[in-house]
Amino acid sequence: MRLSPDTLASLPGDIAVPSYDREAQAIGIVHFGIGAFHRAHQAWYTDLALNAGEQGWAISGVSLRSASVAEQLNPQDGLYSVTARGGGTSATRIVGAVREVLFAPQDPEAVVARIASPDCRIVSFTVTEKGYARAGDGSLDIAAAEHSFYPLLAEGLAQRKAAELPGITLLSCDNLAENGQQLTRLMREWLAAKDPALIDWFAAHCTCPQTMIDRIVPATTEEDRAALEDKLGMRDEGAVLTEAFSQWVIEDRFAGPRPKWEDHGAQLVADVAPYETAKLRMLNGAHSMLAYCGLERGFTFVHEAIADPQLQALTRLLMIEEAAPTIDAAPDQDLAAYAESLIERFAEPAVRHRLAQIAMDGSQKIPQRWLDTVTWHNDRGQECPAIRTAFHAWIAHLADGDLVNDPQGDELRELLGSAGPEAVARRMADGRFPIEAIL
Ligand code: CS2
Repeated sequence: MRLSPDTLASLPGDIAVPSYDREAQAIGIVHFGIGAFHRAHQAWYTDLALNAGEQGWAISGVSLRSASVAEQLNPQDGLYSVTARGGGTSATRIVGAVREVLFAPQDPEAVVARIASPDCRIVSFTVTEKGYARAGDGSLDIAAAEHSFYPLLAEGLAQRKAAELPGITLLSCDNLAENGQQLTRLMREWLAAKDPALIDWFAAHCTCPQTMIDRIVPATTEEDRAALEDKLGMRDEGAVLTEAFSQWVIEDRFAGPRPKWEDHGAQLVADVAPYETAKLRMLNGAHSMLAYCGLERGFTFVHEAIADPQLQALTRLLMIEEAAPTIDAAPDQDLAAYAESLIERFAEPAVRHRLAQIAMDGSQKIPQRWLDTVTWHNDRGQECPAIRTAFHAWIAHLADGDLVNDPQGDELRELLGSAGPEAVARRMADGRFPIEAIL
């Protein structure tokens, strides 16, 4: 038996299911990058809003690079389970917010039509750091952008303009510094190159609020799916497993209507920057450090690495002495308490978060996770020994090669082989960061 609208009634009684009429929901959100993270985070909040009686916020998920999520979810009519684990407990809920998954290379017109539909009010993104197609200096790499969301989004917006429909909100939910501002700038660069006539309309009718998104969502394994099958009494190919914790801080600057996500735990604020900076430099900065230093020491999971006394001390050093002083905290932020809560989250053994997953795409992650912190200290004549250790572990990871999974991996490995670590540091710094501070 497989999870689907027809089998929902056969689930065990302790599994919560959607309480709303799924068929009756218009598609108000188009989401690019419908991986496990979106399904355990934004789609989960949206499902809570639909359960509370809101209307018109079903999600059309779009995959840009692989048909696998479409193959997992479409036969289940978009249904999947979210299992939150931690503190010795585990709770599973069926999320109904996703109505379809489109594989963009196969059906680009369908994606454009969803964006151009009067029902659509929000286009959101979890396309990872590399999905924004930025060149080394941060500008848009037009050739790479051709294969990302830009052409589809621009065409959808052009059709909205032609039909005199309202603009939409573009919501980046990726771990980039100032994700909303970056998306605005990159989209303008795309339009300047491809459709300059749309720039003014885009500026006047669309907004790109800044967001901080946080939930640790390890990639689902075959073992997870099999264990869940025992619990559900049926197969769920789209299952996601996550931690109990979840946070979403959103700049309150929407072009049109939105779900009341704040009724379900999201924080709508005027300025996201202090939360986003703390999250990127402390949580993600420590994560990347644990990934490279942990793999070097033979660990597989985050909870194993953080249990190592030396790595735990290094994590505290990075978060408390190096990252925290660079953050201009909001009045309700206690960074010392935040650091301790992060260590607790990393230590949760039920989450089983693989270091290799975090180690991916280092070239895309390191600038906002480590180098901004290093620059702040360097300007004040101070050092960052934990980040330096982490940087050297990343270099060793590159040199080792076995686990490198990075769009610039081959290039950086070649550079490392021919010109050494300093050349790699210089490439990463790209004139914007002080390399002597990390070598
Ligand atoms: C991780 C993040 O894979 C990674 O690089 O650091 O995915 C992290 O788990 C999330 O940002 C937590 O919100």
